[in-house]
Amino acid sequence: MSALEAIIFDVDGTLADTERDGHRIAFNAAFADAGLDWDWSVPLYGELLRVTGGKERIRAYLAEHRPDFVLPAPLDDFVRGLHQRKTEHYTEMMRQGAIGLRPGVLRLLREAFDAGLQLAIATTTTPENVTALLSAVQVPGRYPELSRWFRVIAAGDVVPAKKPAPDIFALALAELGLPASACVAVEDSDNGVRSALGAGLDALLVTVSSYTEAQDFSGAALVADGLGEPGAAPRLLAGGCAEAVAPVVADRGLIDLAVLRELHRCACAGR
Ligand code: XBP
Ligand code: MG
Repeated sequence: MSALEAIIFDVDGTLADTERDGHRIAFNAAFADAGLDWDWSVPLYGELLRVTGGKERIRAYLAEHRPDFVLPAPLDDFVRGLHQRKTEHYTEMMRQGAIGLRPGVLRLLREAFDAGLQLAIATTTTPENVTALLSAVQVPGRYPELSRWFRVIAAGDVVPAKKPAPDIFALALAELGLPASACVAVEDSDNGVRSALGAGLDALLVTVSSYTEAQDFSGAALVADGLGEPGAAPRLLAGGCAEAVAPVVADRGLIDLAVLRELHRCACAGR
């Protein structure tokens, strides 16, 4: 069995709960800037999230909700312009610290970084969004800026197909130069789970987020409601390795590197 060498993180919903109060707000602001009366409410955005990728989401909305909309420019240009404005709004919000990391994320990242594990990102979102989110995090102590902790940041349009296709996780693995069996992946959504499993990442932890709680995470090694923090243990919800890791989680009181090592051992046994 391979040793654990890297952790590959999804971003939206996993590192930070960015969809409802970050991306959604930025889309609506871009629509208003363009003089459009579109308003993506919290429930509507939840439905639209089944389509990964902001540009793809705008196209799906047009097709399903605005079939009579007369395009002011060729579709590609129109969507690209709207999405670019959305990215400007989103990165500005992140720079101002609108949304922080989820509880336990910085703790786990620091533990993994200090232990010499490789860190990577595999996300559908635009690369600038990742940098803006990570750059706004102040890490106490003598550490480089958070975005520089990640040896690989695989993000956005760099692959032919977005999640649930496995391409972005496959790219992260290729850039790490590691087999899937040497990694743990952390996700929050059903599309992300299918993507990671498709790339062979069996040691898959799901930390459900506000929009994804009710989704199907079949095939994940562990599903929890978060990483937990000292004094606030996570709830384990499901997963093929939930039984194996439960005693370690109970002992540690949260999900830390010891738990991920056990998860990796359980999920990759025999590989
Ligand atoms: C989530 C996504 C992204 C974001 C919006 O990515 O599907 O499309 O919602 O970002 P992940 P963009 O969970 O893989 O991090 O508008 O830049 O696409
Ligand atoms: Mg996600």
